[in-house]
Order: sequence, then structure tokens, then C-alpha cells
Amino acid sequence: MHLKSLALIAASAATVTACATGAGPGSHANEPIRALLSADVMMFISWDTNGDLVVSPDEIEAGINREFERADANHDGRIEPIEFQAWQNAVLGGSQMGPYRLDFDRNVDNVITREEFANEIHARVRDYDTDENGSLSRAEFVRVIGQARPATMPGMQTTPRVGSQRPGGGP
Ligand SMILES: [Ca+2]
Ligand SMILES: [Ca+2]
Ligand SMILES: [Ca+2]
Repeated sequence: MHLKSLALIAASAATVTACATGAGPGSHANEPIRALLSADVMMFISWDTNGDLVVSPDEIEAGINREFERADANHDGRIEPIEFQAWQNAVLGGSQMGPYRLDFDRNVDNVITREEFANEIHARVRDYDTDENGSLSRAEFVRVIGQARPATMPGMQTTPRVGSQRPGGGP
């Protein structure tokens, strides 16, 4: 009994330490904190055009095309930094939350091609799609804070997806 109590206290202390930077008032130290971690959820939800609360593969492809056309304001097939900023403000609600420009612009040449745009969205879909059925349900958007995304492509770095890059991107 006594030993068991000690073990529980030790476990609680460890949990509190682990959550020290993220736990707010009223949070439960023994429970993982769940939240929406990225502004792209707003975009994905808006792609559910038939309103069945599931974003299907067809809706994802249509959404990628629609968002690329929206972002590429001058229709030259590339998203420039100023175009990305306008799209980010309109679709993601500002630049404070990811995805950031450099999440898309993988070769850092200041231009996001249609392929780069689609690749990043597909990677994010795979990241959210925990049951791997190709569709995104509401529950799949809710994450445990601090959960890192595993590598999804050969050669990709296994860096955490959220907050790994500066808001607004680099040069
Ligand atoms: Ca749907
Ligand atoms: Ca453009
Ligand atoms: Ca799914």
C-alpha cells in the first residue's frame, strides 16, 4: 500500500514535469492533452463538400486543386511568397499556425509548384489519417499535444511537424 502510493506520486510528478510547458489551469496532469494542432484543419473541414463529415479522397483531390488555384492569384502555375501570405491569411486564419511556406517549398527556391503543394497536402492527409482508409474523419484531427509525425517519405527528416519552422518562413 505504502509502496504503491509512492509509485503513484512518482508517476504523477514525472507527468507534471513532462507537461510543465504545456499544461494550463484546469488541465489534468495524468491525461494527455488533446487539441487541434494546425490551422490546416480549417481547410480540410471546408473540403467536405457533400457534408457527410468525412473528407473523402475525391474531396481531397478537388480541394488541392481549388486551394492551389486560390493561392496562385496571377495564375502562372507557381505560388510566390506574397501569394502564399494572402492565401495563408484567407484560408489558415493568419501566419501564426502552420502549415508554413517552407513546409511546402521543400527546395527553398521561394516558389511553390503545384507538385510541391500537392505533395505537402498529401503528406498531411497521411499524417492525419490514423486508420489509413484514405478519408479524414473529425476524430482524426484531434491530437495529443507533443505527438510527432513519423517519416512518411524516404529521405525525409523525422522532425516534428508542428512549430518546427518559424512563422512567416525564411528568405
Ligand atoms: Ca465528405
Ligand atoms: Ca503565382
Ligand atoms: Ca481516416
